[in-house]
Amino acid sequence: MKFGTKAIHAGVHPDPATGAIMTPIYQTSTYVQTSPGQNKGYEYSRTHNPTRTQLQDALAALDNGRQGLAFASGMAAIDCVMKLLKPGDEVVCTDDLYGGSYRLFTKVYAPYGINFQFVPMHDMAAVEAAVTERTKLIWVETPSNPLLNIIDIAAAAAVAKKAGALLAVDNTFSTPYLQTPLELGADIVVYSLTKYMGGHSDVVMGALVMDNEELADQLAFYQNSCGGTPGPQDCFLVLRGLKTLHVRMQRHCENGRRVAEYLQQHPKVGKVYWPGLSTHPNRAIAAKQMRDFGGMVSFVLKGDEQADAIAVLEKLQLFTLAESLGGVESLSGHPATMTHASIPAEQRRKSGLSDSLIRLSVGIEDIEDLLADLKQAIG
Ligand code: P1T
Repeated sequence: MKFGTKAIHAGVHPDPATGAIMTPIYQTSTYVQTSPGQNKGYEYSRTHNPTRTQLQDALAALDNGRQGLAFASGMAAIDCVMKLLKPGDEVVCTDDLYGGSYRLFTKVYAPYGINFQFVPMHDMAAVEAAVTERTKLIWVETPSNPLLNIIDIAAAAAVAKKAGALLAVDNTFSTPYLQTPLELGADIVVYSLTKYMGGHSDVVMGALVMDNEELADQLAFYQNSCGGTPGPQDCFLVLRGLKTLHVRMQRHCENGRRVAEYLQQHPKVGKVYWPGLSTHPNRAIAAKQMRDFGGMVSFVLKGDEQADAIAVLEKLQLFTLAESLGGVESLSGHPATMTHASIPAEQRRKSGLSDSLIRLSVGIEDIEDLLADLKQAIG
């Protein structure tokens, strides 16, 4: 089945009781048993819920995996992966990543004796150099948040395999419409479903997708034991969002391209970060592993002054200033004080994240209106 057909049909079936074509919201915490242990496959909604099951199956199908697990947030999904680690284990991570992931790694798991090394992963030699016999996990985010670095997933998978480590890829910026990391050798695909997958800025959720029963069972054990699971109403909203993922992503990419090209020729704009630009250092890898280049665009103004960036952010109107990304509406953000404030300034500087960087989540509005908004704000 092709992607768009799967986005609409995979994992879901008409309700056997009524024929309802849309997955019902099974708003129940528990299920009747005819005799102790005798049930219809559902016992308690932290463990399983039919609305969640259909979403998990749909997610697995879209990534060409076999197992999906849904969580109450992207962070809960990432937290579940970290539960695989034990004190003394090491993780090699990309040095440009969502601030909340950095905070979880350094402030929650490092004190448990897990060692994290943050390296510029567009340079695979740096990854290889950081791997030791204690490395159990390689953590990739590509395109990365917010610098849109591209990491070669197949090359990272080869390094992980050689080291006997797992490879997890946070695919939030790409979605399976643009890239399917399991097919490139990843073991776990990670999502904040809050973003493109949900697509309408009305739900916070996360997910993991695997193609390995043993690993999936282990993660499902932690999912149930630790309990960071989503409610059925939120699962319904993401299921609805998935049905238009391919159409939305196509427009996000088209608009992303136009915005990146507009910014690149603007006399007041300095560096533009978008993997589809010919000037992007890893464009070739992006073109190899992605179907298109996505709708996230970051840039700095010439002069690189934070005050100038803030003035632009205050003037933007359609690009609403807000945390998050991936909804149908365009958003703007200032990573240094918003989404990435929990990364220390020195570490931000090391990874190339300027205090004047502006991040745009280019929505699916009419492009002429988006370009007019940028024009009036930048001048
Ligand atoms: O917000 P939550 O659903 O818990 O997802 C966390 C997360 C994980 N991975 C990536 C790549 C992310 O970008 C995020 C969340 N990011 C934002 C809220 C943001 O504005 O960048």
